[in-house]
Amino acid sequence: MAKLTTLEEFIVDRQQEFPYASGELSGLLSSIVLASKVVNREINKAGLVDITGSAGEENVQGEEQQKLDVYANEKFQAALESLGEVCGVASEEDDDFVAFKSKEALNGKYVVLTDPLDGSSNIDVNVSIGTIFSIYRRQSEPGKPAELRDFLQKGTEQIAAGYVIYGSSTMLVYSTGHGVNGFTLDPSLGTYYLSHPDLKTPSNGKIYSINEGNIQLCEKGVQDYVEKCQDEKKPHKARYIGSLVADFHRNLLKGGIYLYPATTKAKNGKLRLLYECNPLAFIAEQAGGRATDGHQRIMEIEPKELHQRTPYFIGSEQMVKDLEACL
Ligand code: P6P
Repeated sequence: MAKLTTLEEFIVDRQQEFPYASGELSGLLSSIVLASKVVNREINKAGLVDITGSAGEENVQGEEQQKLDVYANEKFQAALESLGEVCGVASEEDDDFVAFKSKEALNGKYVVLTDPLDGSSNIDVNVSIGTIFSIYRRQSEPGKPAELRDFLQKGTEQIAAGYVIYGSSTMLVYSTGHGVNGFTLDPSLGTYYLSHPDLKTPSNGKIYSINEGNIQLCEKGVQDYVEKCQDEKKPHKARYIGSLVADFHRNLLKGGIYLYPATTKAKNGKLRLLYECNPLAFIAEQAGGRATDGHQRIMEIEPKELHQRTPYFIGSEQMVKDLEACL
C-alpha cells in the first residue's frame, strides 16, 4: 500500500517551492483548507437543514443569493482574516473588496480573490459545486489597508490558485506555479490526502462543454467549432453540468474544452475574470492546458474592475487552439 501523504505533509515537503516566505503561504493555504472542511460539512447536510433557501439578497451576478453562498463567504473571509497574512479579500458575494483592519492583517503581504461557492443554483438540486480562489502579493505598502490595485492584477501575477470541488468526493486542487496537485478529503478524518500528484491535462480531448441553448446567440466562429465537435466522422461528447468547477475538473482529468462565449445578450460572456477565469487558467496552464478569451491569453488581460466578465475558453491545448482557429 503506497504511503498516504496528507496535504499538510505535502506543503511542508514542498516548502522550498513557495517563492515567498514559505511559512506565510503555507499558512494561507491551510486556512483555505480549514474553511473548505467547514463549508463541506454544511454542504453535505444542506438538504437536511433549511440553509439552501435563498437569502433573499442578490449578489453581483444578480442571482438570488443562496444562504450557503453567504455562509461559505463568511467562513472563508473569517479564516483568512484570522490568519494575519492576508490584508484583504474580494469575493463574488461582495460588491466591493474587504480590507482587513487588524494590526497583523494591515501588514499582511497577500490578497485573496474568491468565488466562495460557484454554481450555487445547483445546491438544492444536489449537483456538484465548487470554491475557487486566487492569491496575489499586495502591491500597496504594508501597514495600510488594502487598495483596489492590490486586486486588479493580471492573472500572470498570481502566486497560487486553486479550487475545491464538493462532488461525489471533496477535492482540493491547487498550484503555486510548480505544477498542479490534487487532494481528496477523507471526511471521517477531516484529512486531505494527495490523490492526484503532478496532474497533467491531456493535450487533446473529445469532451466539449457549452450551454448549447445559447448557440444561436454566439459568434459564427463558435458555432463553427461546435459543428466540428458534432461532425459524425469524429464525434465528441457534449458534457455540460452548469457548474464551472465540476465541468472544468472533469475536463482537466479527461481532456476537454469548456466554452462560455460572448453572446448577443452578454457581450462579455458571463464568467468573472478575477475570481473564476484567472485562477482556473493558472491551474490549466500549469497542467499543460490553455485558456483564452478567444483572442488573448486570459492571464494577460489587464483588469479594469473587480467583477468584470470575459468570454472564456479553457481546457486541452489542442482543443482551445482549434477553437481559436475558428474565431
Ligand atoms: P448558464 C454558475 O452560475 C456559473 O457561473 C458557472 O458555474 C456555470 O458554468 C455557468 O454559470 C452556467 O451558466 O448560463 O449556462 O446557466
